Amino acid sequence: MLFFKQLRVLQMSECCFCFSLERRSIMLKKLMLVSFVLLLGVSVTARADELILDPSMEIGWDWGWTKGETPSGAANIECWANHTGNSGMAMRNWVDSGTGFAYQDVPVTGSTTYNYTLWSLRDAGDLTGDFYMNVEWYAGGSKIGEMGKTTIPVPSDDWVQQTLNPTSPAGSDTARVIFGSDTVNLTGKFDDVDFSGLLANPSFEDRWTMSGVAGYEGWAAHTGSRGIAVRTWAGSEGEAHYDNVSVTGGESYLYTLWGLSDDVITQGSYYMKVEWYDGENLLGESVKDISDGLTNADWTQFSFNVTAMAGSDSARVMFGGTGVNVVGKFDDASFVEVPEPATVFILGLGGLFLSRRKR
Ligand SMILES: [Ca+2]
Ligand SMILES: [Ca+2]
Repeated sequence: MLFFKQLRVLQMSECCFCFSLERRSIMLKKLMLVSFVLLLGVSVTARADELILDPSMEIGWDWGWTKGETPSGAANIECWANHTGNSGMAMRNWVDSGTGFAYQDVPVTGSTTYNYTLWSLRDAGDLTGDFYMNVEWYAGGSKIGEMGKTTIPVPSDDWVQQTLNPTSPAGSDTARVIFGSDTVNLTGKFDDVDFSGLLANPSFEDRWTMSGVAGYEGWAAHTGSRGIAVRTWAGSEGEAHYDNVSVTGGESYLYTLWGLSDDVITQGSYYMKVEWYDGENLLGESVKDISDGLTNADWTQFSFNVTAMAGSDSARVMFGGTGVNVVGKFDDASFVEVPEPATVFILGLGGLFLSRRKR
């Protein structure tokens, strides 16, 4: 009983936070969530980098998820809308003309790419209206931008995972993660939402390790108070890395990084690199030369799609310059898992590819 009293107090105090999401309250809620889930006997796996509370929608309203329409709206947590666990979110076609949405506010960092996925299924028939995903970005409680409603193709024959990789605008501190329906004539079901990034400190304010002539500099900041520069006047080789990023061999990841040079590059090269490890053993690396795109005109965001080497369980996410003659400034890295749409297709085909991948 004591536990439920604590739960109620927490929920009531939550109302006072509004947009000022504090990490301490998030951590506390995660702790409480795990306890609550254990009490319910529900099996839920939580990822360390997952920003969503109750991603499988097992707890109910006023915990992680908020109904986007008042007084009702088409959105509701239902026991028949589950992909995993005992419940999921339904967009019901018989309520409010099939229009409604659900959302959750999560803490984010500016200029960072996130992985936003959810599983979806709808009732059979000819669909009119749209199911969509959206992300709104906030700074200090004020909305500063949004991804915009993105219509998603929700199938009726089997659950499909939808994937988006939105990038937060500079200065963002909160993302409102949204999905919903506009005037749909058929009910949709949604479950297992993921909104995550794998780098704990994407803005280079600390935690990166440097070698050679790379170093933290205030004048190298794209956002925040500093970035990482390769200071060519002290030499021409510099590298920075972020260690022990958890990965799964064979999975796809998106590595993004913002960069700016102080002049036109005429010798040497700048690169993004990911080293793949099995425990302490280096298995191999993925490298992308970004010299051509790095300009002294404006900050540019570079994207590098990589696949974790078979057998790897961690990655060293890196960038640097070798033999370069101009200063490179870097900031706001992100590294996120990108579920492959092909996986769903392969599952539909049967075990052919799966049995090959297992080898
Ligand atoms: Ca669920
Ligand atoms: Ca920064």
